[in-house]
Amino acid sequence: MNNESGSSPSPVTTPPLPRHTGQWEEPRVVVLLIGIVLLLEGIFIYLQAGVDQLIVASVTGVAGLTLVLFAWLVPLEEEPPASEAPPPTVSEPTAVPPGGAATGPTPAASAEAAARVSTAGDASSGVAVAPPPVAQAPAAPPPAVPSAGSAPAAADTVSAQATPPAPAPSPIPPAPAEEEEAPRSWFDRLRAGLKKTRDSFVTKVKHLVFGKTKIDDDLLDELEGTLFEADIGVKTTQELLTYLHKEVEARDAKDPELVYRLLKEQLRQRLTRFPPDLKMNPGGLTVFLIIGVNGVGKTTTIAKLARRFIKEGKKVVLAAGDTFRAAAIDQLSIWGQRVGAEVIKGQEGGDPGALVFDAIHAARKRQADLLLIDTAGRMHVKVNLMDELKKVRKIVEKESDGGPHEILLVLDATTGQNAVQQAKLFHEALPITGIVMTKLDGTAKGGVLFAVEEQIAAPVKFIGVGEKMDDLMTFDPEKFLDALFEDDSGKTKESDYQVLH
Ligand SMILES: Nc1nc2c(ncn2[C@@H]2O[C@H](COP(=O)(O)OP(=O)(O)OP(=O)(O)O)[C@@H](O)[C@H]2O)c(=O)[nH]1
Ligand SMILES: [Mg+2]
Repeated sequence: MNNESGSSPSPVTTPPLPRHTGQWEEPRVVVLLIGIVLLLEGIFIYLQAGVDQLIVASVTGVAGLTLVLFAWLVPLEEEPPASEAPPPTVSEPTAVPPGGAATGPTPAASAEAAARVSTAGDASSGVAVAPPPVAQAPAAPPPAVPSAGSAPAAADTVSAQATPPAPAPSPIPPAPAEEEEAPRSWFDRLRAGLKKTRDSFVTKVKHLVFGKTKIDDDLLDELEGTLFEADIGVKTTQELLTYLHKEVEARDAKDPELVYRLLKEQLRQRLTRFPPDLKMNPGGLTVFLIIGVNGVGKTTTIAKLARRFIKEGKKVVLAAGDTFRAAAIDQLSIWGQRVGAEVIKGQEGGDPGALVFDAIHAARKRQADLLLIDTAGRMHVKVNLMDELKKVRKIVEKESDGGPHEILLVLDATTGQNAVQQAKLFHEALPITGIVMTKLDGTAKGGVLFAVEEQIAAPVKFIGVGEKMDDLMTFDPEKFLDALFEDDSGKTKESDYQVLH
């Protein structure tokens, strides 16, 4: 089909070899010739010297034969490897118009490019067919603002144009292509996110309670173990059990269903103790300070919050207070672009206090409604880092109108009891006004939410049930408990459970 034996650019007239379908490159021809010469040499030595020089003749002949076979058998490449492409100049679009044919004489300057095109085209017709769209230079550079799925493509383009090696991958969060997903109801997403916690906690409680015919010490002991395993926390578990024992005794109750109802009611009461409303500054700039240990989801939460408030029509400014890492500043900038919030940023290694000062003034100048301050992740046990946070808070207090209106501690639910310890130490350093409990979707330890509230007497204000932008939800205790206590297997109410005798 594509036999191009007649179009070899080599100056050496080598007979066409039927096995090959591509062109004979010069090095291959040279190897072939050397091989032939050596082979002939071997035969010549043998004819001249006979068996005396048999070894020399054989070695020479075999070497020649090897070279011939090598030149013959190594498959020809259809296209030059990418590494052979001239690096700095290929960033320009190829001379071949998209979809067009390079019919006229090719300018000398673009001879190499033309040669590359001709290997992909139909050489027999003499027409250089443009490669398929994928092989062409990008028709247009991707938009400057990274958007869903475009970030990697943009990075590729940069690395193709620049001579230095590709830059280290930026800490760009996963592109939120998910926003295009088929919408699921708020409650469905909450229920799906809480599945693991439900399975490890509520479903076990249901099986335990509705699997018994009467209330006895065994039932309450087992219930204690289940609550403890669900990361509800020692203190909360003990308080719940003390209450249950007392109530059962006082009512002289026998029906295990009562235990279930009392437990659920107690959990509801605990979660509704603190009003989850956000404190806002209606007349001026509202400032939220977002804090927490490394990797809990602070920056992502800020993006999610920003998006939510922007949707409500508010003007939001973000402060890149995590000056510890350049990547963190970039990450917030990208989020800012995506959600449509201006980002105030400084230098890597700069003073976060100074940045926050500037950000408050910049946000005011822009008449923003809300300033969300990102901070560097810090271990709650590092005193100097906690002191830095205190300093930042003081600056906000001094420079803003009654701020910080919220100090939101972000906790990762998957860390279980560790989150309780973090809450304790952060609360000792700063008066936490609300908790953002992230990653409830990836854990069976969602019960920790009860323990954390108990620990610092501050409400959970938001919960994260996924990485998607819409997966940050305002915490609604009633809905949370409904989603938690609902069973996935079609058993949606207590009476669906079979009592074991
Ligand atoms: N599954 C899940 N992942 C989440 C959630 N919230 C955040 N994440 C992910 O957690 C990872 C860390 O998020 P970041 O926002 O960078 O965390 P951070 O606290 O700012 O991290 P540092 O700045 O390094 O301290 C990212 O991959 C997020 O997508 C959530 O609710 N569920
Ligand atoms: Mg961060």
